[in-house]
Amino acid sequence: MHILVINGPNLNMLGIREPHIYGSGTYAALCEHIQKKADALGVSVEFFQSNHEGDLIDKIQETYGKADGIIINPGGYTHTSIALLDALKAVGLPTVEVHISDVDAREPFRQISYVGLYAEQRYAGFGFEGYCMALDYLVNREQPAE
Ligand code: DHK
Repeated sequence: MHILVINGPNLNMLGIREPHIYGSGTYAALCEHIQKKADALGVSVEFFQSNHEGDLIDKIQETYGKADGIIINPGGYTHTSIALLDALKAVGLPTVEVHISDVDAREPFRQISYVGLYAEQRYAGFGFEGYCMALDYLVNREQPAE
């Protein structure tokens, strides 16, 4: 099983940006944390981070036929990007939306998620652990009947 883990804008600033909201761990530490979980599950993971909407869309499109699932934290694009939603729908892979913070307990504009209109599952407010929960979900989800 091969899973693409996508992080959107400003997640490269983890450890520096608003640590009271996003914690003190860096993006590199996040990837290490997910990698350990993936190794324990025997799953291969690929990491991609970009601050650019088009690059995120290109990466999702490239995944077509090459991965078994997507874990995505679209950062601020969660709340604005119909184009990211369309890319995920086009590729049609099982997708889990993750947010480090509890977006539902924050500003009202963070409670809108376009990607969430496609994602099968969402984990928000569990810090780095949310990505591991997403991996567990993708590994254990029921396969659709043939
Ligand atoms: C990360 C961001 O960059 C914000 O724009 C989202 C999300 C929340 C997170 O909690 O991981 O609103």
